[in-house]
Amino acid sequence: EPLLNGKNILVMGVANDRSIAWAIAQSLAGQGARLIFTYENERVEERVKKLADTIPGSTVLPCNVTVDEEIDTLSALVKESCGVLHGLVHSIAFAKTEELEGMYVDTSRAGFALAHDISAYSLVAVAQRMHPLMTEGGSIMTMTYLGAERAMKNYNVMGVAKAALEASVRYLAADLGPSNIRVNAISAGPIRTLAAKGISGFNTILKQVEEKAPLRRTTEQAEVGDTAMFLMSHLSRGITGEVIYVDNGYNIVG
Ligand code: 0WD
Repeated sequence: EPLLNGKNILVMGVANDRSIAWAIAQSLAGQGARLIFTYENERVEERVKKLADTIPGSTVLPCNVTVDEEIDTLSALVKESCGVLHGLVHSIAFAKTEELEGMYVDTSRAGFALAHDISAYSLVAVAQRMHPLMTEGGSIMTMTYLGAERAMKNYNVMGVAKAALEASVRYLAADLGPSNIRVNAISAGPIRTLAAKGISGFNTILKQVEEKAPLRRTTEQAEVGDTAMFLMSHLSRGITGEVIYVDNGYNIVG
């Protein structure tokens, strides 16, 4: 029997067919999950709806995570459409491109706040409103990067926001564990997506991974998708508060 039969999972962060969230959706759908997608704004609405159309039984709803009222509305609509929620995939981040080059020391107050709001606080804001729908237990996951632990060239304020996100994963796991809700992060190796376009010197990073990672190749979206599927399934029932690397081993040598 498919691992996610009868599970309702909210997938946040599909922007296009290269998005990590889209690969995660493919892996979840492959195991019988019923998916609810959210999109940030009208700019991506049609694209997300077109993609969702290829997954029978899925739903599409708007949600800009910087607006509390939009998350309130989302949780009401999710409750109305499926009653019980089993999983939440958070695959959202943002920083201004000018903060993703040059020196971290030059980060502006507004740029710091915005990166943290969208990339770290949004997980808390969404978990806050979705955990009451996880009445049968649940699994929440987010996406992080090695730049949370190491000072990596150009990643700058996003690295600091990812550090906050990873700490948030631990605090949320501690809070929600008694309700049988698990919270984890996947730390993915660099993948060429829309978000990656904003990081200068990205090609050099990919080349370094090919040369140094134990598996001598860069990370593919589908590798992250399959690990996300594991985290959403009962196979990972003993894992919470963790950061799992899907990076072809780069973090152990880089
Ligand atoms: O190398 C990579 N691509 C890695 C990405 C390595 C390790 C981690 N990650 C993380 C990212 O930091 C992010 O948290 O994975 C997550 C997904 O990123 P992605 O799939 O690489 O990038 P993308 O396809 O651009 O999806 C991120 C999306 C946004 O896309 P754009 O590029 O249009 O900003 O996050 C969404 C949006 O769809 N997003 C928002 N959603 C709701 N409300 C908001 C917002 N305010 N802001 C951004």
